[in-house]
Amino acid sequence: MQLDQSNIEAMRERLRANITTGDRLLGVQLAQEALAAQMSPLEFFHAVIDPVLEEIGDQFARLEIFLPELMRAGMVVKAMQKEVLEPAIMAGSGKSNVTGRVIIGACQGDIHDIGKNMVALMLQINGFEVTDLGTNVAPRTFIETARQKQADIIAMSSLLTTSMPYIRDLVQLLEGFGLRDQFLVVAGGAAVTPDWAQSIGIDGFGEDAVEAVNICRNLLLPRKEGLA
Ligand code: B12
Repeated sequence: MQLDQSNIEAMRERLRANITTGDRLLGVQLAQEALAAQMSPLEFFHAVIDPVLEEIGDQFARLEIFLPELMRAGMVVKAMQKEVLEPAIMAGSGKSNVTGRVIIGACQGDIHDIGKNMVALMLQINGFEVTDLGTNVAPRTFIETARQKQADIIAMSSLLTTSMPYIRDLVQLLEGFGLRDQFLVVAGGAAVTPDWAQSIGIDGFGEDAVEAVNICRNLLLPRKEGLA
């Protein structure tokens, strides 16, 4: 199969249909076919899954669809992620030396984890030791775990405007405990913008999982070279 724009649109159309019916098996089959046609798991994720979820989110915001549809979208995509994309990404990765320790989680009150899981996996296969605290993680839990694990980076994911303020809370808590210099803080997720990230004084923002790896690597470089 040649992967041109019309093939990609056809895949998106199939994904929309699978989400409408909530058919996980057909979603899994679609992902398997895409990989069999030489599309990389990340390419499939960015070209097919991401835009369809974005559309679904917009339809939800316009009240054209409701929570059950949103839940079906999450269910179908998570099955594709767990059963096809994550194993394929893991299988394609070599062994690399540990480049840093990251504590990751979705902010308090937030149960969105599709993007966070992709970021965690990409960090892991790029040599980071990742502790994934899951979803709905309180700022204090991030900090306690970061101290226990002697982490370099705290990575927070937020998709809700109501969960974003916990990123600022974490920064303030770190400052209050005198720990701000000990941990780098990065964030991402649909709710976070680069400007907002900068305004609350965190160390990095990433648009997607590839950027997440790059910012974490770049932030750790001065530490590795003994400059920070
Ligand atoms: C699927 C979905 C759900 C599923 C989630 C399933 C799951 N297991 O994750 C379910 C049904 C549970 C859900 C529930 C809700 N949702 Co919802 N959901 C979505 C939807 C459609 C897709 C999210 C997604 O997975 N996107 C794909 C991933 C890959 O993108 P991503 O998470 O942004 O991650 C990428 C980058 O942002 C970045 N990244 C992510 N995290 C991090 C972290 C770091 C450190 C870095 C560097 C980068 C990074 O890399 C990722 C990979 O590329 C979005 C729409 C949207 N535009 O995002 C709405 C959306 C996020 N949901 C929304 C809402 C309102 C809700 C509910 C409140 C609905 C309700 N009335 O109950 C609840 C809240 C539940 C809760 N307490 O969290 C709103 C949020 C609005 C807002 N601004 O606050 C959105 C934007 C829809 C909309 N337009 O209205 N949702």
